[in-house]
Amino acid sequence: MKKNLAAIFVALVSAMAGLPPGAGAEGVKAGDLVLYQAWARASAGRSTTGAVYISIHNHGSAQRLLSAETPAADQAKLHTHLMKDGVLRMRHLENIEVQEKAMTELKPGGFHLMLMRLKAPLREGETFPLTLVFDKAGPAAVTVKVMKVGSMGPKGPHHGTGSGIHNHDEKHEHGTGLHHKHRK
Ligand SMILES: [Cu+2]
Repeated sequence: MKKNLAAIFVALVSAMAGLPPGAGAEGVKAGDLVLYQAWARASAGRSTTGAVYISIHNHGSAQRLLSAETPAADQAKLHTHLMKDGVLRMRHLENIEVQEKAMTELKPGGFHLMLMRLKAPLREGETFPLTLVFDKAGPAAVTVKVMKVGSMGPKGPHHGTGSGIHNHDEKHEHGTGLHHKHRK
């Protein structure tokens, strides 16, 4: 019996050690920042671009996300979406402001990291490493989880409850995920 418990304990520890950083609710710490739930959409068709989304909690003063890189693509660019003449357009950004003591969300319809020239199509269920570089927190390595084509992310309305850290806000969602707001 004792032996069994020890075996279970070892199994649990190795299961926990096997969790990729960023996948758990505890997030990845970098200076004053905690990075949660990095994810990307699976590639549709022959698309060679991808988008990565992530939640950045800042417990300190304002800083900036300067750049990102990943072995999964030639380049990762900082982008945002802007409504112009009723059309949603993407725009390249020099940096993304990470506001003081707040959460900055990269999510569909807003800020995102655009992956240019993917080395291989992103497949649902896979993960890949990504490094974010902040002016104060420095570089932070996270693991990006690939979700299905058209996914709205781990805390989106199509994934039910219990999958994210912001479930307290679930009741405020309006169905598309685009209007999801988080106030802490
Ligand atoms: Cu983009």
